[in-house]
Amino acid sequence: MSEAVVGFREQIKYLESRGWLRRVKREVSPVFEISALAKKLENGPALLFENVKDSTMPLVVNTDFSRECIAACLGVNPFELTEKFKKALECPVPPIKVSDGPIREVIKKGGFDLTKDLPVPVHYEKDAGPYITSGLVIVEVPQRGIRNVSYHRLQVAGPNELRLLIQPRHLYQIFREAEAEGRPLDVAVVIGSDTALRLAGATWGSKVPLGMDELAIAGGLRGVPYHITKCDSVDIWVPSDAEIVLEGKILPGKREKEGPFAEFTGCYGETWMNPVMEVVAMMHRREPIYQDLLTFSPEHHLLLSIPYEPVVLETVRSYVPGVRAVNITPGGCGKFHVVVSLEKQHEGDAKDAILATFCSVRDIKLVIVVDEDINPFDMRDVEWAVATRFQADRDLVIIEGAKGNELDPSCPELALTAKLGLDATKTLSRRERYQKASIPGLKELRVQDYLDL
Ligand SMILES: Cc1cc2nc3c(=O)[nH]c(=O)nc-3n(C[C@H](O)[C@H](O)[C@H](O)COP(=O)(O)O)c2cc1C
Ligand SMILES: [Mn+2]
Repeated sequence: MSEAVVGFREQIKYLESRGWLRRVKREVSPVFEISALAKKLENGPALLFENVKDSTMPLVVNTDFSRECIAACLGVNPFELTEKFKKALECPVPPIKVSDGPIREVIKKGGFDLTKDLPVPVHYEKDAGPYITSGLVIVEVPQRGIRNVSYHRLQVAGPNELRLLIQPRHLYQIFREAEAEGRPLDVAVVIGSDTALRLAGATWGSKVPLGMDELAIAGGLRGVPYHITKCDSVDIWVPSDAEIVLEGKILPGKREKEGPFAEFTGCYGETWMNPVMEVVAMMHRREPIYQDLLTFSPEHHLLLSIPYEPVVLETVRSYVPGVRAVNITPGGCGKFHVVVSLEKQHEGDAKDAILATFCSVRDIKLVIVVDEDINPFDMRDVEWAVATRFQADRDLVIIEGAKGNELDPSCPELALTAKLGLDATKTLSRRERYQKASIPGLKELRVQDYLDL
């Protein structure tokens, strides 16, 4: 295991040194042009746009474009990722408070204009306008002296106004408590963070209760504590080497139209009446780099799936021994579809694994269980298992009318979904019937001994 990459700027250097980041020197428009190139190259490399029209800030996108790249930035190989995440949850590394840092190099308490000062792209055709997509929202967890970190889509609605979607998780709970007391909620939006913080910001579920400092989870992931410094105008502590921080308050009792916006599903999330953040100050480093994220891209789906995988794995394993790995697939929008790799010990294990998977994270609506000789990350192999080991009358599980995700357009009613399980494992009593055909000497054979390559 090697060392994790520590810090956003170090990550840019690291990606570039591996050929995983390319610079775009020609001028690009933030309206659709950045998102179109990011889409074309969504499987990598990451892109650093040096010349964004009407802006002095460079913009980087696709920094977490593949599982391999994310794993490398955390100093492990892709198969060690889930284990790495579990360890970070078990052994978080709390942040260290410092009085200063590069983030304080430029502080603006007024006279800023979010619609002009940041190169915020418009990503998809029907998006309501420019959206900050890689902003990590940090709030203090009341009475605990620790921080909650989460991603939220942030519509730039005016010079000092952001509108945000807050689905019912921790930030929602904290905001609603403040709102019930008529209190504005202090928040900071951090733009420009390394992979560990980005993954920690997307972490939730039964293994991450409110009361765990998500900056400490990020510290555990990279093995080096974050240095945090106090914001200028609100009582929130942020990474001292962040690129840009927007400080402000989510206002109680106020809702404005937010959306539509292309979501992780690849469809538009609707226009809803959503909370409003008033931005009161902005800090940034000298020559800051703006970080963007294209929704419905591998980067987006991996940030959703990787933090869920340890939660699913632990839960399913606690019901069914023999679970080896889980893959929350990119094709399932990084949320909805799971492949479970199982070393089956009893007939019936796979059906139990399906039920346990549904219990682990409520968004999941399709589970495919495969044997240990199938690579759960290779969807061709998974489909082959379905083709040769699955019979619909025997191996199919359907659960009607369960809770789904608010953004799934196929739900007949908001967030009401059917759930589907496929047991694509071998019938134990007929194991030999399913043997994979093999060719002796295949593994050792070197093609270059036969052909000029
Ligand atoms: C790129 C990205 C964008 C997201 N956008 C939103 C969003 O707009 N609203 C929301 O409620 N959750 C969004 N999420 C999910 C939450 O950030 C995530 O579930 C987080 O862990 C919630 O944390 P919390 O429970 O600590 O509040 C997004 C996640 C990612 C990776
Ligand atoms: Mn949380």
